[in-house]
Amino acid sequence: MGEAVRMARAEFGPDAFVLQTGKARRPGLLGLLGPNWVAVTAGRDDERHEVVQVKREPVATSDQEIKQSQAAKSPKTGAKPKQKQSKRKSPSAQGRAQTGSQAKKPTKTPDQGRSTQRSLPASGTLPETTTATGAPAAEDKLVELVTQHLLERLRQQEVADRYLDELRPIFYRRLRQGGEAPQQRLFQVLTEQFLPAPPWRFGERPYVVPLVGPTGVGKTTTIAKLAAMHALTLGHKVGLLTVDTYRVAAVEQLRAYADILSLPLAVVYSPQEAPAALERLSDCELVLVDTAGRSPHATAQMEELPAFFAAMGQVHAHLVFSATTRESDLVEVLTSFSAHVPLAGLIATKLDETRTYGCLYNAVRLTGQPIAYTTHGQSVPDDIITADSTRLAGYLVGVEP
Ligand SMILES: Nc1nc2c(ncn2[C@@H]2O[C@H](COP(=O)(O)OP(=O)(O)OP(=O)(O)O)[C@@H](O)[C@H]2O)c(=O)[nH]1
Ligand SMILES: [Mg+2]
Repeated sequence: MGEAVRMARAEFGPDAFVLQTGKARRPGLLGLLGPNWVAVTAGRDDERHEVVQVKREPVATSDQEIKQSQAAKSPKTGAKPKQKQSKRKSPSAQGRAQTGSQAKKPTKTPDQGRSTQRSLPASGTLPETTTATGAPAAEDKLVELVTQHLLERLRQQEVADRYLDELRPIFYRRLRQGGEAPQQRLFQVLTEQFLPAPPWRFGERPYVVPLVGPTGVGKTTTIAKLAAMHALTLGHKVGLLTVDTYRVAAVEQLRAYADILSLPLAVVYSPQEAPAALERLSDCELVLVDTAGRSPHATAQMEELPAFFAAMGQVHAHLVFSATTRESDLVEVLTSFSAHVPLAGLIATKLDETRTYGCLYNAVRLTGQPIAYTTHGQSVPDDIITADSTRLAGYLVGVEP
């Protein structure tokens, strides 16, 4: 509040006086973009002005404030102020002020019809305007502030800097277009960038989905979840196949799930055995293939995968990664796996173990692949969700459906 008052004084000179202060919370889809607004009505004798200010605080606290101060002409005596339009207010700015449906309604005064209270318009454009002094007008500052606010939130979510730099002009552009509320326009940008994963289509031959990824990310557990979802909930004929034969325990882990779900299981030790194993599962609509965890640095291990998959005919490999993976490690994992295996999608696991979701965005941008599923716990079959763009964007901005 103090900062907003100081701005009003800087704008109108030391003689400026504060007529009214108040706090308002704008409704909005995004908590982060529905900040507390501080409205300061201030003025001096001769003219009305307005100034908009934001005080940025860590976005994780919901107390991010976009402060708006309004300077309105007001008599020191308490008499009715003159109904005089600021010479610095452009006609378009006036129109926006009047149509800003979510703006805090000013106290009823003779000036009400031409209130200079400004807020982000719920719809319409945000044209560039300047003040008489050539400084950017309030709307330009607001575009800057809203953009900065969301970028800061994304930075805290560990969206990689290289993508933030790309997002900035996209956000600016979108904010200047017409349409829904500004915060929704930015949310829409993120939603659009999370490509929807194409549905798995089952035909005459089994739809073969190998899961690949680093050690311990949850490939086998996710296969069990997917198998249960498809077999029990969706009624598909599901078969399991494993090429993870390095450890006896790995085969037994998958066999246990196959037994519980009453699904056929084929164990394949070499690429040469793959066609016959798939033949045994030929009456299945979906065959989920478990693979051994691989380090992205173990080139020899990585090179085995294409040989197995080539022997299986058309496959739709999904790369499984943990949402808890450090950014630099994730880049290596994604780069290495996508260099060795043609990917059809991504599966992000262990979202229950983090509150930082930038890796989801980074992974999609780096691989160009959609996220098909996310997993949220160890429980089979419950802790898996079919990913959708809105939900994924929601994780980033702090709106969990
Ligand atoms: N918290 C949490 N744990 C998970 C999730 N998915 C799997 N896990 C756990 O992660 C551990 C490893 O899971 P696995 O399915 O064996 O992982 P994997 O990728 O098959 O491992 P390797 O075969 O050794 O490469 C187990 O303890 C799982 O219960 C998840 O979404 N959230
Ligand atoms: Mg496994």
